[in-house]
Amino acid sequence: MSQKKDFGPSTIFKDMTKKGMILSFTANREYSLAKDRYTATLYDDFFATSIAVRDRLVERWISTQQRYHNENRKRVYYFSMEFLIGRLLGNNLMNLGLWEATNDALKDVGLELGQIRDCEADAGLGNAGLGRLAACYLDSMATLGIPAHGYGIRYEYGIFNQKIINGAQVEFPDEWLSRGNPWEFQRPEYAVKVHFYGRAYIDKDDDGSLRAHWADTDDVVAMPYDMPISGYKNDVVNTLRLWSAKSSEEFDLSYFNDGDYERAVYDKVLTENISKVLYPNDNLSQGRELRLKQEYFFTAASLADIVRRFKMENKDLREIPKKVAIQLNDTHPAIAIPELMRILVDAERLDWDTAWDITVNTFAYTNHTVMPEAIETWPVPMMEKILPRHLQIIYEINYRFLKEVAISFPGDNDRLRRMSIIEESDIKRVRMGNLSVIGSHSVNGVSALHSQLLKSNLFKDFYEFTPEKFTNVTNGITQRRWLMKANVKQSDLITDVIGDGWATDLNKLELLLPCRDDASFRKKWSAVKDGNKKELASYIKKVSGISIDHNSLFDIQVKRIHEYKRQLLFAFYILSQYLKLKSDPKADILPRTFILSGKAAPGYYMAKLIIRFVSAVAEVVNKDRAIGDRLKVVFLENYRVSLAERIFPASELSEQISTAGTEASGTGCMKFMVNGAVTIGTMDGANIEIAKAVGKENIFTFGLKSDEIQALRSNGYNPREYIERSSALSDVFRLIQANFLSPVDFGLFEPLIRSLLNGDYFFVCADFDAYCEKQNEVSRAYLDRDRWIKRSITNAAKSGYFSSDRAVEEYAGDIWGVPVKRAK
Ligand code: F58
Repeated sequence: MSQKKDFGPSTIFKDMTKKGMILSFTANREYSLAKDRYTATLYDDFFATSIAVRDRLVERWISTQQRYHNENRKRVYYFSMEFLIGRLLGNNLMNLGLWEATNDALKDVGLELGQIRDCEADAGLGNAGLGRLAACYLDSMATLGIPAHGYGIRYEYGIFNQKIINGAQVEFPDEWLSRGNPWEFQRPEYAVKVHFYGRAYIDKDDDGSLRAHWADTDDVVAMPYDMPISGYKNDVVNTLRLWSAKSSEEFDLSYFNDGDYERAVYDKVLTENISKVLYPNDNLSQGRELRLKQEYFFTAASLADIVRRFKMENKDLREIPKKVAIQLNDTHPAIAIPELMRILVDAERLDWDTAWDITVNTFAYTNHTVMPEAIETWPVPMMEKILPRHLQIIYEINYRFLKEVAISFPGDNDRLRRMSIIEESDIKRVRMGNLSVIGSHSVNGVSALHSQLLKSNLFKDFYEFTPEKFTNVTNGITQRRWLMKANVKQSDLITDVIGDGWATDLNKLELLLPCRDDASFRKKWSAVKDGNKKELASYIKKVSGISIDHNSLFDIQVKRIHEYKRQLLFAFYILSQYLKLKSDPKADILPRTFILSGKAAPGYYMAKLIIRFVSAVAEVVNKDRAIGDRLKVVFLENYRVSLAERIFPASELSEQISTAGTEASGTGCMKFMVNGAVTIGTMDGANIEIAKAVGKENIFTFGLKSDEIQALRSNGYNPREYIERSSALSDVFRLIQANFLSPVDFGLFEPLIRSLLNGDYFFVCADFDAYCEKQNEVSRAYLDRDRWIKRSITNAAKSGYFSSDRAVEEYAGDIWGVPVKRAK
């Protein structure tokens, strides 16, 4: 074959001016979409704009990847079942510095960038914090120039769309790909075969040595789709590679030949189900067979891809840990540990100890929860059926590991039982948490408290055995999406005063601190917030019909609906305020608008009932003419990244009220903070670190601490005592029990009441009075406008630590061995 010639990089997409964008836009509309200005829909215009932007990413993408290859750089691989990305157009425009040129170009052709951006479907390939964290980290890794690749699943249906119908959540499928995705490239040349089922056996090789085999498997093709991940104004473009399942044969020919055409097609469809849909649970492991298949599907494909790339650039497999770091985003990809062992031992013929050394030094594991029901375990029979060879490998890992533990703790059989990868229940189970700790060189929690709890509770035995593995990396969020893009007004004000260095070094926001004493700055700061509140108010009016007073305090709780996050505590407080006004219509209360948003897992009965409860509270409060604008309750449906971007800029009070010891970190709290909201919260997760950063006069903390919760739980907690003691809480209970909120649906909320009376697992009753007292303090504090604005500025100014750039730098230096040198 003749040598391919290099004509140098193409220049047509280099033009970053308005003129260049107009040319690209019209060319794309014509040649990629075969449309003109008469026939193009708004969606076509969005597509044409996106391709014009994408063209400018592609050059940078190719040269970034070429550079990594030429320099044989150590790569970081972020393995995650979830990437909750949201929209990309605005983000890419911002990162490329193309915003203005595109805005102007579109104006010239009679279009409006805002409208165009609103056409984009959110890439909702995740549930909640864990998935959004992965997306923030991709952003930071690219911005820091780290040679990183995200690996995950290209779900055909992302997180469901939520509608609130008659006060209740109804789920609708998220067909995010139905109109095409301008940001992805299919890469059939890198497709990989992934095996399932079959049988594992050992026989002798030609040279007489023993060799394990996995045969008679059912195979699925993993088809990669690449998405470019741009860094902020640094010409770096990394890759997010998402796998889609394709049947390995077009049709099963045996059925086909037997004339059973339908069956042949049916089997093909079944195979392709693997990447069909994201499991919609947060903090719950359901243990479904299809989920295990998803986990293995994407980790096996990703490892094959990584080994292929490694071999292109290196010779000696023992060098893998020098060139490859794999971060496991929770245990979901932990089956990668035995899979890498299988590759190294069975396929590459390394001895066990060498392979194990490579494996442990390659993997690192992040834990995101201590909630027992979220810790993954798989029934041994299920694993044996789907991944027979992996089960053997897991047994071998376990056997060797427990032998070592036994040497350190002779005779301590209880400890061995607890540390075993295999749980000896009726039906034995594989504990993915234990496997992750054993197979990784680093284990981290996501906030200081959470990492401490891992060491003292969940992984106590492991901490005692290998303390050096345990570390903390407090979560972070990207200021580029959550401040620069979401809150343009506040960003511009900040940049006017301190310059734009904060975009890549959020600590620079501290330069705002002296501005607290500048009355004219405070006025501007306050005006920005007011403007944002008005915008949100008109959005709320548009989507829900509810009018709200934009002068009221915007008091907001947005996150997944879960008992431990205690939306119920918030709702009870709202009811108590309502009751106060009902008993004394002239009561001097601070006008507030309570805004809630969040999805409930479709199978989580209590969470769905909480949504109905909040809707019922909203119905009563909003319709009560005597209350007027003093209290309003809004439940915004379909919480997602793009909606979150509208909410945070308008926020004033951030509700972070989980039971202490349950929220591993929380990242919403950080998005509020950077947008100048003040937190009311428990001493849980990252709240503790926020409190430390801003000082106690700039945050409202309340409630039982984590150790107090533990003590109360073990000494016996009786919620009824707390209800009796609190007249406000008793009133709330009476109101609900009298069916005031469910006049046509008697007893609807009985299960909520019963769960609180009979145990109140998340200590709603125990914390209620302290919470109300703190809320009163907030109300008083809000009236002192100057002081409040200073608090708001302080929160934003002190949010530097909570940038995902800081978090990623910690991972890079302490865990991945790719330290980042940044000009400070
Ligand atoms: C969240 N976990 C934590 N899990 O709850 C939150 O405190 C933390 O800030 C965040 O991770 C990032 O570290 C979470 O979002 C899930 O959604 C899993 C999805 C798959 C099933 C198990 C839960």
